[in-house]
Amino acid sequence: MRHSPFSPTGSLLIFVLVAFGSGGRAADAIVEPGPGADIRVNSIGFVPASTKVATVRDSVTQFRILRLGGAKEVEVLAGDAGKPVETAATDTAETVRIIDFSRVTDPGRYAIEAGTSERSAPFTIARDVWDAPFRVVTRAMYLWRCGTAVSGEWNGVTFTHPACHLDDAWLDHAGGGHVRRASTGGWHDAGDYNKYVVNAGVTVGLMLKAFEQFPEHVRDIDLGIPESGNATPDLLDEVRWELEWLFTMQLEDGRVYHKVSSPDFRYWGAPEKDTDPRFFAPWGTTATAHFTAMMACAARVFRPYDAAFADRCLHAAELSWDCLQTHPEQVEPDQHAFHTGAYSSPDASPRLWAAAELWETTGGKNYLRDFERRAAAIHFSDNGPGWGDVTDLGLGTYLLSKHATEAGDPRDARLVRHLRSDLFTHAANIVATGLRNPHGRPLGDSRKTWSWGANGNVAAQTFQLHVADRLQPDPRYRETAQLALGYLFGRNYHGRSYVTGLGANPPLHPHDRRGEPAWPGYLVGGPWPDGRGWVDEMASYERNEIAINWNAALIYAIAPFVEPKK
Ligand SMILES: [Ca+2]
Repeated sequence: MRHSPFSPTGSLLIFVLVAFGSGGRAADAIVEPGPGADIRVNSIGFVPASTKVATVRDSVTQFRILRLGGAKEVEVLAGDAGKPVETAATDTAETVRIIDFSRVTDPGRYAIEAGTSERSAPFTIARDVWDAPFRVVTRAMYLWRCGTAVSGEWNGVTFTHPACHLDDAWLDHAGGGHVRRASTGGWHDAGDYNKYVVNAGVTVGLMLKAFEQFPEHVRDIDLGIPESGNATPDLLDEVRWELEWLFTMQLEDGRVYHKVSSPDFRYWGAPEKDTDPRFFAPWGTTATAHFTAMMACAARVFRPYDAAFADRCLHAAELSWDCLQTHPEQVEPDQHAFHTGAYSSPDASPRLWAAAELWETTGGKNYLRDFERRAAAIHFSDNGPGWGDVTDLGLGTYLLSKHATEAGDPRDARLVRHLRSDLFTHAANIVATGLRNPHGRPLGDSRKTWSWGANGNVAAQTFQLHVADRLQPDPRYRETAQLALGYLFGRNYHGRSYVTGLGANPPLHPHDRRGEPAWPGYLVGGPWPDGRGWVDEMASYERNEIAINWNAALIYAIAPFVEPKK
């Protein structure tokens, strides 16, 4: 399992919280915060022209920036820390100061020295500083592949396992009797090995948006996956691995099974040794709508690379769209046989997203009418797209539509004005919050911003910023998006990267059934109920689990800062 038990609108979803099955101690109820780190800085680094800030403890009043790597360390900047700032009681409850070293722009390796002895982890200033993190975080999706052997090397360690879960899956609980229907492939969802269509939605959605919005940045990145070197960009190859599994979830009449899952979370160990039987859950309209949206979007993005595959995606999307029209009511899958992730959420937002993607791909007026009817009283979220609410993805597609040209715009002009204005209001709020927060966390510091998987929200809300930036460019949007990355990679209370294998002092004990050493490139859920509340412990699934939806948000968040290739 992964993710916040709260929907983006704040309503509590019915959630199946399960006993931790590894034999470790029960998940932590209370996290006793240790002292915060002295120097908290984005430990990946900065592109040369960006704002460069770090957060230090109150006792630090002066700082020096040292250039590393030569025969002798060189001081390139010395300065005073800013005035003391009190952080909120719902954040980190302390006094900190901000240091600004934006004037340092020469490419190189640096560290911050504060006072006489404390020194930060080293970090890099370079145009391509985000290229390697993008590769590692995206290749992490490949390392999540189910139904095949995977292997990847990082920092001198090879992470590998043989093919797993080759019996997926049984139809017993989906009305098919004890019959196997082929459903191998796809990604493991999170720290567990199950496969959920609903969580695939925002994951595939954000990865396709990363490609569609920033093609010159990500198109030529070699991920070191089996499909590297073929004619298709690796990011799309990786998405296709999930899409191929999703096809197996669709019935002949367009209904889509909700998930493939073991009955519970009991198994803990290597994926290829997992012999618990895995079953289809019955179909539901939420999964069907997510499927429709993903396939409709994929049909458009894959078209230049594989027209036959694009046709397959579009046909699948249209079939499920037709099914949804004959089921305007919410159909909830019966999941009583399962104690794994329920991913119960309303079908309204994926239906809206599906309409947007089908319209964008086909230009069909019926899809546009359906979308505009659904979007009439809708607004963007504060948190960015999440598994339980993909409204933002649909609104983004509509506002950035290629069907709107100088020659004509088929959209409802009033609705476009309303949604643009709503987006700019949200984006301005995210910018203001990121600037105000002492660690640059654009999600802010109030109690409601801390939840299970909040790190994923910090990454996902950059979607709002980049859609706004494309409609009305403003350098503050990109600056704030970089603040979000800075927070996730070390400018936080713990002074640690929250991404395995990357940056300074990253998590070593994520909640991941594959075990340790920690597989690389995974964003952990992060602190809550406040900014201090994180522990690097495997048992802490509420704070230290990994999940495809959070990684996809991070892939999206990093993509625009990858250096464009020639
Ligand atoms: Ca490729």
